[in-house]
Formats: sequence, C-alpha cells, structure tokens
Amino acid sequence: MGHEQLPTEEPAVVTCGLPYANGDLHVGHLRSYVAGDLFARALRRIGQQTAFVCGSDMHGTPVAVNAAEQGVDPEEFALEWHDQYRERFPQFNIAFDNYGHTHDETNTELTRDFVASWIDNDHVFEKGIKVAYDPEADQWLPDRYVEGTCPYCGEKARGDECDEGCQRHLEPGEVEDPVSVRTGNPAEYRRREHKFLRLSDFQEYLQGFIHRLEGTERARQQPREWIEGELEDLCITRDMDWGINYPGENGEAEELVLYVWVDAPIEYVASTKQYSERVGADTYDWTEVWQFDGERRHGTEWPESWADDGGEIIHLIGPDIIQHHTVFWPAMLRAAGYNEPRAVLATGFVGIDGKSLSTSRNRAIWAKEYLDEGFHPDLFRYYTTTGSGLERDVDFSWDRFAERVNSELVGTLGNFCYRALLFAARNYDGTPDADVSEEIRGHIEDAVETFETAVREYDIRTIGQVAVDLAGLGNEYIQRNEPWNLVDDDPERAAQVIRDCVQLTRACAVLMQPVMPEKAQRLWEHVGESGDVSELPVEAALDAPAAAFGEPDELFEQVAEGTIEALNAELRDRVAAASEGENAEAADETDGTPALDPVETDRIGFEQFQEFDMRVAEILTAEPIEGADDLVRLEVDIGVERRQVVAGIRQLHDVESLPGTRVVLLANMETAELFGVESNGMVLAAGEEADLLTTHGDAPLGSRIR
Ligand code: B3M
Ligand code: ZN
Repeated sequence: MGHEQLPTEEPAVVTCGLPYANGDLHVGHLRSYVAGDLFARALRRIGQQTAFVCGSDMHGTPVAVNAAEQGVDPEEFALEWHDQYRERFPQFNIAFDNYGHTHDETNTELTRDFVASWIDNDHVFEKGIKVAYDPEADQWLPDRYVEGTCPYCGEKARGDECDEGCQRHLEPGEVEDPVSVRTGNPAEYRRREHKFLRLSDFQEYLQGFIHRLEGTERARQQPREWIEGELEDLCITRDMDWGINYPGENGEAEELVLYVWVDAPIEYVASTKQYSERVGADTYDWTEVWQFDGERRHGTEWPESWADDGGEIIHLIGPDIIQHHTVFWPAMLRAAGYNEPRAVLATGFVGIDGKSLSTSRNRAIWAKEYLDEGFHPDLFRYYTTTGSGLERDVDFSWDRFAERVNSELVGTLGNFCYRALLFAARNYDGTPDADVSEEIRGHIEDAVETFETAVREYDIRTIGQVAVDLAGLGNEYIQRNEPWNLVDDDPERAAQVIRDCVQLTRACAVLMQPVMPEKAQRLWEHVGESGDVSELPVEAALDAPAAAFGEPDELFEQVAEGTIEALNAELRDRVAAASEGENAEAADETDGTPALDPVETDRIGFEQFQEFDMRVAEILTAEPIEGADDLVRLEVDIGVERRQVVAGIRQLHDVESLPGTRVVLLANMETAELFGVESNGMVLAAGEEADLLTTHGDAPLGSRIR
C-alpha cells in the first residue's frame, strides 16, 4: 500500500540521528544534520507542516567509556557536550525546532511508558544469556567495554556492533574472543538474566512495513535480508549504572539499565513532544504524528490503512544505523501502539583524502575548524548536499570545496544575481516596468516543479542544486541578450530582459532557501523584499518582484588559493600522522594483508605526467571475450567519443553489473589486439582485486585527470 503524496494534510516530523554526547562534531556529522535541515525546510516550502527535531544521545557505553577515560562523571561529561552541540548547530544554520537530550525528564518518562507498554502487551521476556565479564576488575563489560571478533564476518568488532566489518548489530555474548577495553584483560562469559523485546512477534508486520517504507535505496534494501530471515530477539537491558533504569515492578531487575538503543530513538518522540508543548498543541500536535489513535494505544487492534494514519515521520541517519531504524525501531513503535516511519534516508560515509574518517586518530575535519577559517556556513551546506547524491560515500576535499564555491556559487549564482540587480538598480532603480516573458516564466515554473518533485522523491541533491542551475540559465540569457547594448537602441527590449533577470533572481532566493538560508535571506533583501523568505511557499518564485531596490553587494566571496593550500598541507600532515599510527598497528598484526610495494624513487616531471591522457569515462556495454578466461570487451563513453577496450577484469567483477560504472581510461595507450579484439585504451584499476578507479564527484565524461 502506498503513501499519499507529499505534502499531506498531516503534520510531519523530520529527525536526524542523535549525536552521542561524547566528542567534537566533524564534517561527517554535519553532512547529515545539514541534509536533514535542508529537507525539513524544503518540506515546508511545498506546504507541509513540519517539525525538525533531534537531541543528544547521553547514555550507553559510547558516553560511559569516554567519560571514564577522562575520569569524569558521565552525566557531567555528556551535558557538557550537549551544551556545545546546542551552540554548534545554529552556527551551521541547522535550526532544530527542538533539541533535547535522552537524559531529560520528557525522554526518561516516555521511555518508561514505552517499556511498560511492551510489558503490558506481552512483548517482553526474560532469558539467561552469557555476558562478558572482567574477572580481575570485577566488572561487567557491556557493548563498547568489550572488543573481539565478529562471528559473522571475522573482522574486529565492538561488543554491540561490527563497526569495521559487516556493520551488523551484535547481541551480548556474540562477539568472539572478548577482551576488556579498559584493562586489556581477556574477558570471560558469565550467565546472567536479561530482558528481551520479542522481535519475532513483529516479523510479519515488518515484512509489510519494509514494502511501504520510502527513502533511500540502501535504507530500504539492506534490511530485507534481516526481515526475511529469522529475527533475533533484542536484549533491552544492560549491566551498567549509567542510563535509564529498567522500569520493572516490585524492584524487579532494578540493577539493570535500558540498552541505549531503547531510549535513544524514543528521544525522537520526546523531542517532538517538547516542541509541541512549547508551541501548543493547536499549532503542532505531537500525538497526531506519533500516535495513530490514542484510544487503541495499548490495545492490539491496528488501523486497516496503516500507512495513511498518523503523521509523516521521516528519519535521516548515517549508513551504519539502518538496522536500528528499519527493524528495531518500527517494532518498538508498534509494540507500544505508535505510528511507523514513512521514510528513512541514509547518507553515505564521509571520508578524508580517500581514507575513512577517524575521530580517535584526528583524521577528520572538525566543525569548529571550518568556522575558524571564517568560511560561511552556507558554503559548506551547499558543498556537502549537492556534490553527489545523499547516499553516495564522499570524500571531503578542500580543493573540491574551493573549486565548487568559486565556480558555482561565486561564478554562477553570485555573478548572475549581482549583474542582474546592479544593472536593474542603476538603470531602473529597481524592477523595470514590463511583464516577465513567457520563456523565463516557463523556466521558473520548471524549476519550481523540479524542486517539488525532488522533495517528494527525497532527492536532496536536486533540491540544493535548483537555484544554481537556474542562475546558470540566467547567465546564459543575459549573455545572449546583451541588455547593455540594448538600453539605447531598443529600451523596451532592454527593460524586458532585465525584468526577466530580476524575476530569475527572486526565484533563486526562494529556491535556494533550504540549502543556503542565510544567503537566501540576503539575496531576498537585495531584491527589495523585507519579509522572511523562509515563510514563503516555493511558488512565490513566480510572484512579481518589488518595484524599487538599490545596488546590491556581492553575495559570495572567492576562496583564495593560498587558504586552500595551507588547509591541504595541514590535512595531509594530519592524515599521514594518523596513517603512520595505523600502519604501525597493522605491522603488529599478522592479518595476511598483502605487503605493499615501496614508492618508486625515480621522480617524474609534470610534463612527463601530462603525456598520460587520462579521461573520465563510463562503461556502456560489457561482454566476456570467448576463449579468454579473464578478458572482457568494453565499450566506453569518454565524452568526446566512444571506445572499444579490452580489460582483464572478468574474474574479478560481475560482468553484467559493469555497464553504468564510471571509470578512468588511459586514452592514449597504444592500441593492442587481444584474442582478435582491438583494445583502444586502458581502464585503470587498483590492487589485486582490480578495484576500478572512478571519480567521487560528477566530473563530466571526458574530463582530463590532472
Ligand atoms: N547515537 C549515533 C550513531 O550510532 C547514535 C544514533 C542514535 S539515533 C536514535 O550514529
Ligand atoms: Zn561483521
């Protein structure tokens, strides 16, 4: 059963994964908070009543372990970070309607309610399990207190997640060869009674749910395998002091706290509730969103048309917590009689210089660092949401950041608006007296439609890109019509052209609001408006502009090359230092990874490098070459032409899945004939597995690699 198209009459809530209150925020965090903020703003622009909420995740071992390392009380430790986050988000124009934390009263109460309701509805049971224990320190070792080997993929894993391998959630007792992270002692498993949420009660429900769920591909596909297989029950208690006590009756299990993944997502509801209480239920009623029907909350009857009852719940999360949001969370909601998520959007990972981001190794770019450089937050917002789709893994690169700011924001958007408004102000003191042309009205209507469709399809990149694309069109229009040559000879035509450009500028301000709210407001004032552009529906792009306005100033500033060089150098040192530590560790482990060749000592000059004509290409077709075990015949598009290439990758890749893959082609490789097939170029690949080289942004096909 499908959902009614957005916008609907029901209130919506957009949430972002809660940051653990245990350390500085970095660009990896910001990527998803900015995307959530953009999406909430865009939903409002298309007329959906929307609350945007989040909060700090205060409990669990991620906080307890870090607090213990510093010898401070976890509550004090977490509250300090919480306060810092509350200041940090607005600095990136991330405007939560409510930002709470999981240790506050609202969440504590609501969490107890949820669990009480699970118990009432008979979804909780007790079971004896093995739990890691440090006999020397005389301490239980829940979750991150213990490390070992993942039983599913054999990678190094934490007690409750295979964070470096298959990303699975691990239940207590699952991790093999457990070791205490605090003392380094080998841990032993001891038997212990714990409480479980019987997930198997929801197997059938979840199988229906996953087909209704909207959002990004990975978030919708990855859980299918888990939901189709046998669902393991979820252990909801832990042997710890820090957390929300298990709400058992008569002091039962009172020494246990709830697993952090119980009270953390409930904060989504608690935070919405706080917002609702602040603005009043007449303005925004959290129960309409979360509880599909108050009467039946504790009962077992469910509405027939489940998907269309209640509000629109949209979760934006990182790629590593899909299982929590698409399996555990919907079951937790349903077990307590709450509404289900409509969509889950999972971002890709963020890397630094081709390596995964690592906070403990300082291989990261920190939020504060960005701000300290004096860069405007909206530049980061644009860069991080539009380079590639939300779901793609991306690398943060200062070069790419500068390149895109300089060409797309300064060169296209800023340049167009400035030229148009300056000309209008100087020659007409504002908007010339003329009607907007059919041509330009049509383009703006298209842009508005693109925006609306993108919101419905959760296509964050397109939402962020519409205004810049429209400005590109404006630049082309102004260039083609040369109004500066028309003012004297054909004043009517000149007025018409400038009238169109003012309209385009106004449309840019409206359309760019979700991605660059502060810059949009400034542009809005440049076109002579005084109100708040964030309060207008997206169709306001087509309304007539203000009659009078003065000369604008520049909306964006170039990022200077020197700044980027310095930032790059600093980052390179940092990554090298982090990698050195890692290599030293790797050398200690005899894990069978192939030895790497030392770097060539013979240097080459730039000229020599330029002899390699390497191009961005896309594989169009791929077929095995008869008689040659490891060869495939590829047809690739290199922008300027199509090429036939033979590549020795048949054993290492699924040939059928190759078409559509972006690769890098050495285009001036001498031609060769292999098994009677001519090869006109060489596809570049790395390592024993022939990992194909690709681009991480959207460089057009045929672009040269430099
Ligand atoms: N605090 C952070 C993470 O695992 C975790 C998210 C909770 S969302 C309810 O990414
Ligand atoms: Zn694993």
